[in-house]
This record gives sequence, C-alpha cells and structure tokens, in this order.
Amino acid sequence: MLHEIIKVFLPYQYVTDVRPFGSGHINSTYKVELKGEDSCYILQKINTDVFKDPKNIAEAHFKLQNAVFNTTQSLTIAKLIPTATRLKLHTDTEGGIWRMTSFISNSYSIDVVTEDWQAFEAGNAFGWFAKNCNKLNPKEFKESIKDFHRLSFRLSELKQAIANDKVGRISAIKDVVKFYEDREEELNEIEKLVDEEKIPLRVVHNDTKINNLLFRYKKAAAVIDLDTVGPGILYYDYGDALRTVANTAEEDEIDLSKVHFNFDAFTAFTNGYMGQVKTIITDVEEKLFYQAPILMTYLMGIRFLSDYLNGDTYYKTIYANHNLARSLVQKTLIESMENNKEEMKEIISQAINKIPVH
Ligand code: ADP
Ligand code: GN1
Ligand code: MG
Repeated sequence: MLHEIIKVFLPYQYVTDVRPFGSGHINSTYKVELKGEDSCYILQKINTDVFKDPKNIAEAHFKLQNAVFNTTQSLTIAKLIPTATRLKLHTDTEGGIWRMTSFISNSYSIDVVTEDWQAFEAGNAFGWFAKNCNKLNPKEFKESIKDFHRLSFRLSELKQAIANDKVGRISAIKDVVKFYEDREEELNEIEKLVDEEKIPLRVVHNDTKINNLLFRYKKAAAVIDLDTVGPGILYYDYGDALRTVANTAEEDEIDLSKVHFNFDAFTAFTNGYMGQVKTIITDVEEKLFYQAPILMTYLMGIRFLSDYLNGDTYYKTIYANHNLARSLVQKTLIESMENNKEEMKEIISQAINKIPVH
C-alpha cells in the first residue's frame, strides 16, 4: 500500500526504505528513501478526523511556500511535493488523504530542550516565521480547526467531557479537574482582548511545540507541521512553544519531580523570538506576552484532560493513562510558571527593548 502511494508522487524512483518517523500526535508520518538519491521525502497520511478540510491545508501550505518562503534563507519550511499529475494531495482507494513533503536533509527534531542554544534557536526560528507571515492577510486564511486556541471553546469541551464521563474516569481525578477549574477566570483576559480586536489577528503557526522545528547541527533549519497555520495571535505561538521549550522534562513525563519551568531556556527563547518580532509587535501586545506561556500550557492541559475523559479519541496514546500523564505535566509546569510571573515580565521587556549592538 505505502509503495503504491509513493508511486503516485514519485513514479520513476525506486524506494529502498519507508518507515514510520517522528513523534507527532496527529498524522501518520513516514520517511521515504530512494535508490541513487541523496534527498529523502516525508509521506504523511493526514488525520481527517482532526482536519476536516485537508484541501484547505494544502492550499495554505502552497501559498506559504510560493508567497513567503520562496527565497533561499538559512531557515526554511518543508516544501509540498505534488503528485505526478500535479495534485497537492492524493486520495487512496479507501478515502485516505496523503501528502508528500521534502525531507529537510541532515535534520533532526528534539522533544526536550537540554541546552540554551536550542531554546535561542527555537525562539529565533518561530519569531522568523511570525515576522515573515506578517505580510499575509489573516482574512485570506481559514482556521483548519475551528476555535482551535479559543479558551472558552476548550473549557466548554472539558465541561462536556466531565458531564458525559464516557469511560468512567472522572471520580479518580477530581483534584486535577479542580486545579484547572480554579484558574478559568483569571486566564480569559486574552480572549476578551482578541474579541475586542485590541490584539491584532495575524497569520501564525498555531502549533509551535519544539518537535515542530528541525535542527541541522547547532542551528534551527526548518519550521514544519504547517497544518494549523492561519489566523491567530503571536501569544499562541510564543506561549505554546514555551510550553515545551521551557519544560525540563518530556510532555508525558511520569515522574513529576522532573518537571520544572526552565528559566534559562525561557530567557534564551524569549531573546531569540523577540529579536525577530520586536519590530512588528504593538504596545498592547507587548504588555501581556508574559501570560501566554501559562495560558497555552493551561489550554493544552485541559485538551489532554478532555481527551482522557472522552476515552482517548483525539491524540495518539500508547497506554491507558497517557493523556492524563500529559495533563499532569502541564499542571505541574503551570504551578512552576506561576512562581515566575514577575521575572518573566522583566525578561520579556528587556528582550523587546534591547538596543542592538553593531
Ligand atoms: P504531526 O502533525 O503528527 O505532529 P508532523 O508534521 O509534525 O506531524 O511530523 C511528525 C514528525 O516527523 C516531526 O516532529 C519531525 O520529526 C518529522 N518530520 C515531519 N516533516 C519533516 C520533514 N519535512 N523533514 C524532516 N522531518 C520531518
Ligand atoms: C498536537 O501535531 P502535533 O503532535 O505537532 C496538536 C497540538 C498540541 C500537541 C500537544 C492539530 O501537535 O495542538 O499542542 O499535539 N495538534 C493538533 O503535544 O491538535
Ligand atoms: Mg507535529
């Protein structure tokens, strides 16, 4: 089956290896190697339970690679490779939707930041992505998942999951639910400002976890996983990235004593990110960046929890309590971040107002 699909994109090449690749939670990803070619490819089956309109995703990807990221720069995005008949996507006989992208050569992804340069590079790369997307009109993009980062929507999903308690998991995790419920009120400021249009809507990535970035040697090389690119605000990308960049442990670490907010990684990421975006951010935006890491960690924490209560239908899981483990890591990270708010504000302000040294 996989070989037949590869042929649709690369009819004349001889495949020497195709194997599952990476640790994404949504799509099915394979690395494809070919005889006599140095360059490899990434083949992905798009998760159409999650992405209802894959055509829109492919169109947005194409727009980005043609309109924004079409020049040779040290950083890049993975390019969409059309089928031999010039289609952006292939539909197999069972209705599965496939796409191919160029494999970023000599690249690797990481799940946990262990050195400050990785955090700086991540900030610089996601900031670079945001700055380049500043030329695009968010009205010309559609959200690939409706209300993706809308807190009130995610809270309503959690409430529904609690009420349904489909698989009988709620009684054992009342304290976790309470932790999240206790913070609902104070975190809705950003959504209000977005609705009042005080924070500008832009074209952003919307899924900036650290393994959606590829490194080559000791440099960031490419921003990948463009499925969610579309309307959003800078806080989503800045905050969601720090959720993984400034976590000392894996997203699903069982030993919660290993989970801490890594302030050095936070500082390095912020310096890299703000170095890129400081020329585009507004005064109102500048003020609340410090809330973004907590907001986005919270949002992912409740999404994992909802999926746990719903019986693990959204994210890939490999054991029964996997989503709960992920949610507990987010909870622990939030507690650790909450103790650092004032210092975070200060570092952000310094990074934005730093005068470049020539
Ligand atoms: P998901 O939506 O499931 O997270 P991704 O597009 O992020 O899927 O791909 C999963 C993983 O595959 C990435 O974290 C990365 O390690 C690897 N990967 C994806 N695209 C490429 C690419 N073009 N070049 C090299 N590696 C890639
Ligand atoms: C998913 O696709 P992936 O694994 O890069 C999810 C993100 C979550 C992340 C949590 C489309 O990202 O929103 O933050 O898992 N993507 C989608 O690890 O839901
Ligand atoms: Mg991914």
